[in-house]
Amino acid sequence: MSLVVFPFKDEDPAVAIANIRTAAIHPRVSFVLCVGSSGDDTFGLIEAAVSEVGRQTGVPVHTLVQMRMGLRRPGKGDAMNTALAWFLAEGDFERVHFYDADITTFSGTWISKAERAADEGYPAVRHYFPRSSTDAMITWFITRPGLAKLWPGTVLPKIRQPLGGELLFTREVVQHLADDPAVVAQSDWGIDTRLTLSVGAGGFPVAEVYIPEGKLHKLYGSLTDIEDMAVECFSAVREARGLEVSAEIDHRVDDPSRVGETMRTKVAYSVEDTVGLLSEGWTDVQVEMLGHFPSAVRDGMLAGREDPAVDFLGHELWGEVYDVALARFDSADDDWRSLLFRVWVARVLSYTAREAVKGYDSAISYLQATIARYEAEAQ
Ligand code: GDX
Ligand code: MG
Repeated sequence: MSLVVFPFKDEDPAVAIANIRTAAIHPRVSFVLCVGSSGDDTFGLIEAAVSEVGRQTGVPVHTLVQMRMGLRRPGKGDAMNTALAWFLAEGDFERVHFYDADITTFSGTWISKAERAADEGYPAVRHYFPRSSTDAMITWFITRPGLAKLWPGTVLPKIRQPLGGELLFTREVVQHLADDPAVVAQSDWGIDTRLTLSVGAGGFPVAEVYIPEGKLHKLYGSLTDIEDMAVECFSAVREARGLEVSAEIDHRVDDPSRVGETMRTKVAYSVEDTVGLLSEGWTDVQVEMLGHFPSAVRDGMLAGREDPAVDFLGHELWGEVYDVALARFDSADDDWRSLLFRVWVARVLSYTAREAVKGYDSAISYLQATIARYEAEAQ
């Protein structure tokens, strides 16, 4: 039987409770665990509501306070690692599923699809979703280029959404992850990337199951959230340099269906709100640090402070920026964090101006081709 885990932090209780109930009534699920921080505003509300769900469904539903397990910023990683440790200590579950608590399109089919892939012999199962061409900008410009550059020829560059948080692992994989000090240390947003890397290093077969209705969820609270996420995902990739991953891992991917019209035309972020990030918050140290990058990047970033019509940062130049950051980035240095974030913003805006405007199919093909190019160059 399976355990379902929802890491949560200040979510709309109605959305979280509906998801918890959906999980609890699934025939394969024997326990639902919600892991949060007791200081969060909604912890008490969700804690109060889950026992009722447990009574109604006959499946135990518990809340758990996340332990301080990692070495990075305390966040979602601590919650996921708390759940992995709990799985091993408390029960004889065969499998664990993770789902975000804020999803409004969650259904029992998500659980069934993952269970089916596990029944067919895949000990690690990842859900993947249609995304708009201007969504997943951390995936396309941070995580996937890094996986392509550092682990070419392995399964890692092929994973569709390597920082997705919707996953199934069998007990064997959970044991491997809980025994990996790098996973336990990754208490921040880097956890999803680090789990992908550790599953790869463990050599476990991976299935990616497709969820055509997509993952609709709460929009980002603030751009600070996404700054932390971008930097923490980059750091997770960078700190894993040198990890050995076999080129022979079994990898199955469900065929996606044609992406619906809403997703094909949706703009996932506000260009207007984003351009301001290029002019705000510069320090003299950051201006000096631009000297590490190719001169076209330095000149483009300096010009972008005055003129927000940024389109200078194509895939080749971004590949060079990425290499400089792999060599020099320091996650403890606020200037580095801020600068990396701002150059990433310039890359997102350049891609939007040059490629996303050509339409969905062209933009997605372009993004896929950039990953293939980074991988080919690294081989
Ligand atoms: N316990 C706990 N502690 N839960 C957290 C924390 C934390 O510090 N921070 C976030 N969460 C929960 C949150 O309540 C939600 O259930 C889930 O983790 C994801 O957080 P959310 O704010 O919804 O993040 P977002 O931007 O939707 O990103 C998620 O999707 C990304 C992706 O699939 O692209 C998140 O799971 C990322 O890790 C994932 O990479
Ligand atoms: Mg979310």
